[in-house]
Amino acid sequence: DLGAAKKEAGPFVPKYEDYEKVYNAVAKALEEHDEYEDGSYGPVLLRLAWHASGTYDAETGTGGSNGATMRFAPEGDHGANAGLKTARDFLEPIKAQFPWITYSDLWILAGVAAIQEMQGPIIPYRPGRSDRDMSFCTPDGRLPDASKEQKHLRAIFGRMGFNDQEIVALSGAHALGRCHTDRSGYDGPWTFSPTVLTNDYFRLLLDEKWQWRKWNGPKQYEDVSTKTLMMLPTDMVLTKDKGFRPWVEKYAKDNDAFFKDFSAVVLRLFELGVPFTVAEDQRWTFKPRVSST
Ligand code: ZEM
Repeated sequence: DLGAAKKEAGPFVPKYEDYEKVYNAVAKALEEHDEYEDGSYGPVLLRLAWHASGTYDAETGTGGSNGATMRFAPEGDHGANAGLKTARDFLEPIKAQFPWITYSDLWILAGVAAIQEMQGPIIPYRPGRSDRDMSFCTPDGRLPDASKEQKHLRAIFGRMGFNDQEIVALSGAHALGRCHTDRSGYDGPWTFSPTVLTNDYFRLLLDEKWQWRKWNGPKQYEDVSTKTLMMLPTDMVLTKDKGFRPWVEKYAKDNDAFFKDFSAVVLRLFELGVPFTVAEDQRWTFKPRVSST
């Protein structure tokens, strides 16, 4: 009697192999949908995972990737989240294929896949996030404002529990993707290879000459030699502040050090505020679909 057998098997409890299938589905979709700008949804998927996590407030324990509350109007409509519907919609067919995974675990797993498939370091992962209703939406203003300076960066990232070194390592994500005038108002990519993770962001910050761009948009920098790259005011602050600059110099010189520190800090970011039942030494790693060599 199949019905009885099924009953005895109990509720479906997903295992490593099940999450691996989801990882592989995200990686495959990234590869297949190369029609998107610069050839990859990777950057915008990483931004979704970051904005889901970066609302964390250590003092109250609110926000963070547990909940996926950006699905709802108050938080989804925050100015900082403009354009992230693109990433959420990209993941809908995968959610439909694997309905057992929560949105909040899926968004973070997609962030892991985006980093790894863009040839970045391995990011260990554990599931355990549950979806919560709109009453858990965080207030506006928890994510960084690109027009501001070091005091703001330290206040925002300090609230999540990050120090100067971690702020700089995290900022290396701006090797990837670009700014959009119809999302943030800013315009252009930071590097010449916006779909491959490297330490180029740090190298360009130090090696290029930067000047204010003359245009009608928000204040941003352009590189003097090609005028095709950009830096936000908050990016440039990393080269000017005494606490930040040594880390920019270190990561510009040493891609391995950047990858090691980036992996460690992204892992922490992605786990902020999550009540895991899986222990820290039980995290999983997934094999990239692309090879980095
Ligand atoms: Zn970003 N980021 N970010 N960031 N970010 C943008 C794009 C991307 C800041 C910021 O204001 C902006 C981190 C930190 C900080 C990514 C990842 C991470 C954009 C452009 C802005 C304005 C949005 C647009 O117009 O589409 C500020 C002020 C930060 C403080 C340090 C951290 C941390 C990140 C991940 C770990 C990524 C991947 C993008 C590119 C998105 C895309 O669509 O191409």
